[in-house]
Amino acid sequence: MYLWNIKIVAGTLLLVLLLGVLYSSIFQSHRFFLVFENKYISQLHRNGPQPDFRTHDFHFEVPDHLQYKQPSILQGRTDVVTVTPWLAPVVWEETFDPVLLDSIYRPKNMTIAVTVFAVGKYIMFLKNFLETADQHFFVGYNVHIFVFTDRLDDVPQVKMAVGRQLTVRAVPSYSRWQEISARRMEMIQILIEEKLHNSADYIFCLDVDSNFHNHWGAESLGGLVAVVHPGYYEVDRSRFPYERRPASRAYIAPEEGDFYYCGGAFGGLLQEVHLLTKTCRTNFEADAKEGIEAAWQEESHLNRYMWINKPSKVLSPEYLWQDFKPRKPEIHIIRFSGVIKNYALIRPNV
Ligand code: UD2
Repeated sequence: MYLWNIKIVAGTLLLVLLLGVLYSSIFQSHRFFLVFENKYISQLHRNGPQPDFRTHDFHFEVPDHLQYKQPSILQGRTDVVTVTPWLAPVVWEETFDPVLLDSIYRPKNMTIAVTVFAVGKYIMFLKNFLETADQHFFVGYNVHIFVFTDRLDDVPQVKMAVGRQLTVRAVPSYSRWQEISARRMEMIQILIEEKLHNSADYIFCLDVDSNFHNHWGAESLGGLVAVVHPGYYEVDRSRFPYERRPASRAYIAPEEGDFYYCGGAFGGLLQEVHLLTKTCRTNFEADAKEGIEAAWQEESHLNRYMWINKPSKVLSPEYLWQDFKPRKPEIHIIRFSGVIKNYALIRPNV
């Protein structure tokens, strides 16, 4: 009996010891995991504290019995490519169902921010931009448009639908158009940090000298969103107007690059666009200190950024056409397009 008791005590002790070893090994590996995560986060944010962005759910719930056309994986557009080699969708007309997308995204009650700069004489384009945005851009969603201008008194009164608002921000007027265009990155970065990070979900940064002509909606939402430039989608990459001087931080070699993206339309989740604008601004300023201005200013830096940080959604040239270009057969619809303008008359310098 005495021997039996000793065996029970020894067995219990052994079990406790084993449980202790098991617990401490789980606890330790968990701690290691946390330390690793913290280290990773602090490495990512080494250039200063990051704003506290909204979190997002990517759960696609639709109402039961929603009626829409049966999807197919055999039939669809055959005249264009609808996915990149890194498996990001390329959005063309007839590749999505707007009714289905709205039934997923509208109930999320998101806010889409827009930035548009109208500095100097470019204020003349603002009225049409705003009026056509009201008719075609994210109709039925919360849209908050931020107009940056040096001509506060000339901002037109435009009637906007319920759920849409406009805020005007004063900006300095630079004497060179290149500076006006490029400085947008800095101002968008600051806007996100100061105001938007916790009050909007997605942001699109658009050129003012453009009008909306057709639907632009939830199909364009994505982490990082770029638009393929209408002037270069049929061109070999060695002929893209990337920055070609290795001394610039926007440099891309002739045998590199995916697409040539527009500086006039890009967007995505706030945290993604924050990182993009911050990086492009930093690189633009570092170049300037060394006396270099990239071939197409912030557009060159944006293209460099997108080469390394692939967009998760690519919008076809339907999303930024140019009025002077005849429409091509693959362009079934033009959603947004740059107006014809006389550069000599509207820019502060030539
Ligand atoms: C291209 C890009 C543009 C920008 C530029 C390079 C497209 C369609 N456009 O257009 O986004 O990357 O190359 O710098 O991809 N602005 C003013 N006042 C001025 C000058 C410019 O407000 O005096 C603003 C305005 O919002 C305008 C934008 O900057 O839409 C771009 O300037 P742009 O339209 O003159 O540039 P552009 O046509 O060379």
